Amino acid sequence: PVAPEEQKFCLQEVLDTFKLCLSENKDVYLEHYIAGWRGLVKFLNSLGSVFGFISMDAVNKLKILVAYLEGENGSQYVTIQSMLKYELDNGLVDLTKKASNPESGCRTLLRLHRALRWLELFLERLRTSSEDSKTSVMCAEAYNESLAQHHPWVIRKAAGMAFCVLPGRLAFLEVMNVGPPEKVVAMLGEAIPLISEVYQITEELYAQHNLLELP
Ligand code: 1PZ
Repeated sequence: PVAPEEQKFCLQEVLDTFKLCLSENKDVYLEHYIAGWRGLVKFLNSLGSVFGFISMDAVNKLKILVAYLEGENGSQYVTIQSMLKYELDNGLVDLTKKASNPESGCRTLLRLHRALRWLELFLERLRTSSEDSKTSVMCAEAYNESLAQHHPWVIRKAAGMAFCVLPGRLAFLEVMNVGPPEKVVAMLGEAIPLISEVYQITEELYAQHNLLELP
């Protein structure tokens, strides 16, 4: 069994891992990207079992990436940049429709990358929200502006139902384990630009290689 302190989510920890993500020349380390995501999954799980179908998909995708990173060609997967180059150079990416490489690192990471945009939009709303703001509304707005565009109707429907049972703003801020609301808001102000930078760098990289619509 996992020790409780290992399961407890803490925003500081996520902030720290996203700080480690960028190398000096702005490459994104896959190891820390995955670690950041693990923290987010922990957070999602602490919100209740309704979110299980969401965290399960994220966990599956993290597992795929970890397998590459720890596999025999792991040295090619150190950064997102090197992963892209390696998989493209070796014809390991299904570019237009699913075929022999339905679970490439590139397409798998793209799903998480899109979700990171949702996170950025949602956290920014949370940071600037007033006491009577509804998390379900902030969450749905952020989702509609980002991830929803990539999801079929049934997933959008299920996500919409999950948003309705999100805890209220104060409870939500408490789960972040930072302290009083003002402190959480301050830490969000630190975390969001980091997440945003990692997102932007990945987005530009995928755009340059025309990979934003990978099946
Ligand atoms: C705090 C509330 C959490 C709300 C999270 C908002 C996102 C809702 C997403 C619903 C996803 C449902 C499950 C599966 C979706 C997959 O079909 C897609 C596409 O993958 P493919 O089918 O092509 O392999 N998966 C995704 O889009 C990745 C979704 C990851 C969601 C991670 C949420 C992170 C939450 C962090 C919490 C702070």
